[in-house]
This record gives sequence, structure tokens and C-alpha cells, in this order.
Amino acid sequence: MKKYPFFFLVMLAGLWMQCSKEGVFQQRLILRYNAPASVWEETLPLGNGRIGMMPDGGIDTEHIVLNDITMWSGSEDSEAFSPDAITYLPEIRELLLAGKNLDAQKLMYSYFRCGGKGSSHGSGKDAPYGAFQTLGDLDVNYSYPSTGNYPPSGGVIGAYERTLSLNDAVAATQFNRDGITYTREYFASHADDVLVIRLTADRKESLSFEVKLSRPERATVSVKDNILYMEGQLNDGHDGEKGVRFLTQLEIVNNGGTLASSANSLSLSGADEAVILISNATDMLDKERLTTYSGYAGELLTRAKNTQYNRLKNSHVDVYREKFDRVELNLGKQDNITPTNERLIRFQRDDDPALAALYFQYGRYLMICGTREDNLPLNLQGLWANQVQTPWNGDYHLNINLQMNYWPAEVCNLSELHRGLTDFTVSLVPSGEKTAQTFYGAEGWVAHMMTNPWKFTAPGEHASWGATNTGGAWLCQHLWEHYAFTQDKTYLKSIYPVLAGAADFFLGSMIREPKQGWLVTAPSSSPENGFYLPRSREAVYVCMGPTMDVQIIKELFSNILSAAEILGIDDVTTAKIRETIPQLPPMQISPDGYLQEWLEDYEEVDPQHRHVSHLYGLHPSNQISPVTTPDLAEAARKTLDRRGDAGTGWSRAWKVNFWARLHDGDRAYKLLKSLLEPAYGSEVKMGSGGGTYPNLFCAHPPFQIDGNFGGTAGIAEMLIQSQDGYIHLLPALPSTWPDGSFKGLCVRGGAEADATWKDGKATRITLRARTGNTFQLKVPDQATAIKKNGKELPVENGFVPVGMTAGEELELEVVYPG
Ligand code: FUC
Repeated sequence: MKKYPFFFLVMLAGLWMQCSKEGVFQQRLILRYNAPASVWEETLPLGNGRIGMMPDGGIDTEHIVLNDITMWSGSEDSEAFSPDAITYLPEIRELLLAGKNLDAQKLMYSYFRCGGKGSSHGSGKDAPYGAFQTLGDLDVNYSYPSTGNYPPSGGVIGAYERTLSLNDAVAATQFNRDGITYTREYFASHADDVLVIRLTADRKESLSFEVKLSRPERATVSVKDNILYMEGQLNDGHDGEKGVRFLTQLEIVNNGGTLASSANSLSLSGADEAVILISNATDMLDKERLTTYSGYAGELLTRAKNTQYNRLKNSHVDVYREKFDRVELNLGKQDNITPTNERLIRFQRDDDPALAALYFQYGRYLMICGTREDNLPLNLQGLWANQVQTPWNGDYHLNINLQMNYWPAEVCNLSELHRGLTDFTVSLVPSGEKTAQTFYGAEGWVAHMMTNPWKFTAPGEHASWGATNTGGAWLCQHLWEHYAFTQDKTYLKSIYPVLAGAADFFLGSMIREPKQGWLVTAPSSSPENGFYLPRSREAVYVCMGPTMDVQIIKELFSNILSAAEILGIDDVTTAKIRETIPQLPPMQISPDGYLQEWLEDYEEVDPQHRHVSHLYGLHPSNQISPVTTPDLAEAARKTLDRRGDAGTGWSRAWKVNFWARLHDGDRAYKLLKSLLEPAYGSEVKMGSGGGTYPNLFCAHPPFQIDGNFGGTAGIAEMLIQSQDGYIHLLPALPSTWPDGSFKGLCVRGGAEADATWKDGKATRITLRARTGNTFQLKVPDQATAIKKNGKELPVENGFVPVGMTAGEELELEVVYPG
């Protein structure tokens, strides 16, 4: 027998133990490119939930876009609470009750809108509404040692690579120039809250570069004591002094070489190694945190400067990995060699399952790097923007987009990151109460279809899209879901008044429609689709009781009743809710078999509209299911067929989730494939269709991050579901993923699950309870038994009830015939 050294055997045993305990290993997950980025959508996003950067890996000049999630122009806008709108409300309602939606709409367009400019139709950077903006640009000009040849060769470049490792949230650029290998490493520290770039070369004294900071507007740059400063104040939209102030500081820590500065730049020549450190802070959250932004930026920089690079990097990686490694997904071996942009193009032909797994983990990466527990939520661009006027102001759209950003939070084991959204929701209440009073004379709180850090809750400036008033109630679903997954009763108690306040608004403002006597919202709209009234070709958006409103309100009401039972609350609100639920309209199936979007079976202006709002009940809610409501599920199927599989990035992502909830794995996969459609040609020209950019950012187009998160959540929905009170493993596994495993996905009730499957059948399941609970595990189709320690567990109506104590882990084996 061949002899192996003892240490080798010990190492093998250690590996095996880790394997069997942790399930599959986290694979190396790398985005790779073999050229510098030529457009922003090829650059690689780094972030720590507060600050971020996107380097392009240029050879002679490098452009790095910098970001801070609090870089918001604008300020509070008291004008938005239009005092006149309410005087038109009775007439608008009368017209709606009389079926004169067009006339109601005309009044709405003129009067029932926010006062002032609202979001300025998406160009609000200089309006009070404001816009999320880029922090600025870091430009690096490199000079290289002369080769001594004459005439100068200009440099021969070889072995270029640009990578982003999802395992440790570190990007790198490496290339060889005239025989010298240059390496740059970049990360946004999760531990020390600064941006770090380290430059090295494998020959001494080879590093020379100049760095500059700039911003398209509102910034001054200066240098003092070899520190580069960029500071300024954004427009508050009132020509006032209330705009967000920011300060960026940059310093170079060098090993060898000569450091010099000019009035607006720093330069280093002939160094062996250099670390560029960048800190940034704004005063947006100063009041809440009792800090001074300028002091904070300085402190961060000083601390980082006094920490060795390896320690900075290691502590960053440790903090990041604690979150990232909670979940693994193995759908096959990762190809970490082929450039990601080529893999994405090939995916349309080769269905590489490992690319889907990479995309899934990229969504988790973007969440860990884009949002924090104690800061603003992920906006339309997450944390990343390269413009001062971002598309749609880079704000928080509440009729799908902001919510979609957080769909993966719970199931993908990043529950604490949900706080960015749940705390933000709570912070909207005072403004929402004012909006409820001002526009509807109603109690409670309401937010319409868009908001910003200045707590804009009024209707949007155009009622065709701005009238939807269930934005805040939809956010309340997230408040509840956080409880459903964590079972944290103290938290539930703290958010109960927010749920109740949202319900109070509807309880006090719904009206009775005349045909059936149902209680409905009015005026409202079904995001952002219109319809034709009989014998008219004029598009109408304003309506009563669109299906989505009813579904959101029903869910809010039932979550409140569940919360009230858990917390032992029985009050006026719960009594009213019990009385009101039976008076809400039911979901209606049209004569053609699809689910109606409105109370009436109107003809849609756009039957293929990207929003599929009336399927809110299928996903993210659980009011439509192939198991509990097969007729409605069939109507949902018809609705989706009618809507078609095309759409903007996020629309495709939502459809992945819909089909997963309908347990149709192959159709969910088809949509996933279309979400991953390259939004660029072979020459990396940005196309005009939805899909995915070379850096795996989602293309609405333009870049909008919701589709990334919707896609990640959709993959999770294909692998595990728990919305109906039981754990359903592999509910929508596509035939392209016959074998695989996952670890650490979370279920409602408070547990984590791991699963391994072969030939499409789950074979091993591990459950880890976070809270003591009894979990109902659905016996997989075709299975004959579920065994624990070789013993069969009792099955009740197709489910195995598993009672677990907090912290307990259970390994189960699934038995199939033969
Ligand atoms: C909603 C969508 C658009 C876009 C915008 C940010 O209005 O209808 O497609 O996503 O939000």
C-alpha cells in the first residue's frame, strides 16, 4: 500500500469532517474578464453597504466610480402635501361610482396629485425630491518604467485579467507589461469602512501613478499634507443650505518611491508597493448617529492608515464571509476560466447550470455589499451609480421595485439586512400619516408609488402611475415576513402599530362600490397599466379596487390578525378588520379564464404590460396556489401566458418567481434564461433590450438592480418554498438541474435547510432549527419514506411533522421505491 505522510492523512480527515458537517464546500465563485472595462456596465461593483466603488481595470488610465448610499440631493418637501386635492376627492369618487372613470381621471390629473414638482418625472436632482447620485470619480494615471528600447515600444501587454471573487468580495486586475507583472486588489472594507486599493509589481521601483478626485458638479478638490480632499454640498432643491454635505479623503500609503502632491492631485513615483485608501462620509445620518461626517471620514482614514494591508484585508474578508458562506448552491462545477461575458453569451446555448448558481450567489453578494442594517435601503441602483441624474432619480419605487430588492433577504439567509428596508418603512409613518390626513381625511398612514430618503409619501405628480396607494401596505408585507422567518416576538411587537396604522388608513378610506357592495380603494390604479372603457379608445388608469390593492389589503389584514393573536391583542382595529375582510371583493376569473386585473373585465391598454400586479396574490403573497386554490392557479397560468414571457429585466425576474410558485420548473427556468439574456452584442455594445450586462448587473434597460435580486429570489423559490405552512423542497426544479445541492436556505417558522438531489429527486435533507417549532415537511413526490437515523418517520397526509428545539439539527434521508 502506498504510504502517505501523517499530516496529509490528518488534513484529509479534516477536510472530510468539514465536508460532512457543512455539506458541499463553497465553490470558488469568480467573475472574470480578459480586458479592461470599456463601459461602466462591465466594471465590477464593490461595496460594504454604505460606500462602494467600481474600477474599470484600465492599464494606462484607470477610472473608478465612487459611491455612497447617502449621496442624495433634495430635502423634505412640505409642498407635496397639497391642501387642495382633498376638495376634489368626493367628486372623483362620485364619478368613479357612476362608472365615469375618464372624468374622474381628468380631475385626478389636474388636482389629485402631490403639490410642487413631485419627482419631476424622473429628473428630480435639482428639485426638492432629489436624486441618488454618484459620489464622484477617482482617476489614476499610470506611468511605466521605460524599457530602454528606442524608439520606446509603448509597452507589450500580456496575461491581462480582471476578476471579482464573490468568496471574499475582493476584485483584482493583473497584467504583464514589458515583462513586469502588475497586480491591483480592490475592496470596500466590511470591517474598517474604507475603500482600499493595493498596487504591487513583481519588480522593485516599478509603480508610478497620479490620482485625482472629481465629480461632475458641486465639489471642490484640495490637497493638504499629502491628503486629497473632495467636499461639497448637494442641491436641497430649495436653493437653500439644507443639502447633503459630503467629504471624501484619499491617502496613499507607499512602500518605497517618492510621494508628491499638486493643488488637486497626489502622485507617487518609483514605488515597490502602494495602498490607496479612500474614506467618505455625508451628513445625512449625522443627526441620528450624533456624529460629524467630516470627523468620521478623517477617523476612518487614520485608523486604516495605521493598519497593515494584510490585516485590513483579512478582517474585511472575515466579516464578509460570515454572511456569504451561510449559503451554498452547487449545480455543477464552476468554470472559473472562461470570461464571464462569454459564459453569459454561451449560456443561451449550453445552459451551464453553474452559471445560474454564480448568478444566484452574485445576488447575495450584491445584497451583502449593497445594504446594511443601519442605513438607507438599496435603491433602484442598489448602491452603485455613475451619474448625478440617475434614471428615475435612483429612488424607491413602491409598486414593485424596492420590495423586489429585498425578496432574497430572508430565504437567502441575510435576515439582518432586511432591516435597511423594515426600519425605512417604519420611518415613513409620520409623513404617511400627514398624507392620509391631507389627501383623504383618513386616519392611519399611507404611501403611494414612490418615495425617497425625505419620506415623500404623497401621490405622484401624474395620476396614471402616481395614484396607487398601496405602496406602504406592500412594504408592510416585508415587516411581517421578517417575523415569519425569525419568529422574533419582540420585533413583532415593535412593528405591530405600523401594520395597524396601515390598516387604519384603508379601514377609514375604502368606499362601497355600487354593483356588489364590496369595499374598495378609490381612487387608485393598477400599476402602471391602463384599460379601455366600453366604446372608448382613450386609456384610463384611474379606477376603484384594482385586484392588486385587494390582495395587498387582504394580506395586511390577515397578517395583523395573526400578529394580534400572537401578541394577545384584541382591539378596535382587529374587530374592524374581522368585519371588513368578508366585504372585500374576491379575485375574479374572466370569461376567457384569466385573472381580472380590475373589478370589471376591461380590455387592457397593454395586454403584455411589464407589471403583472394582479398576480401579487401568487407572488409575493400566497393567496393563489396550485395546491390550495387550483382554479385561481390555473387563471394565473392563463394570465401569464397572455402577458407573455418578454419584459424589462425586473419583469422577467418576477415571472421566474410566478412560475416557481406555480411549480413549473421548466417555465421558471425559461424566464431565468431570458433574464440572463446578454444585453450586449459580441462587441459589448449596450443593447436596448432587457437582460443582463457583462458585469451581471440587470438591464431594465438601463441598469436597475431589482432584477438581480428578483432573479436570486426566483432561484431560491425554485429550490425551496414555505409560504403555505410547510417546507416544500425542490418545488420547481428545472430539468436542466438534475443533480445538485444547497445549504443554508431559510424557511418560515425559523429554520435553515440543506438538501441534496439526484436525478431530480431530493435524497438528503438537513434542518437546523433557529427557534423551537414544529415544521411540516412535505414528503417529496414519489418518495416512500423519510428516515432519521435509519428509522422511518410517521407521515400524516403527505407531511412529516418535525418537532425541533432551538439549535437542533436533523439529518434526514429520503427513500424511493427500488
Ligand atoms: C416602475 C416601472 C418601470 C421602472 C421604474 C423604475 O415605474 O414600471 O419599469 O422599473 O419603476
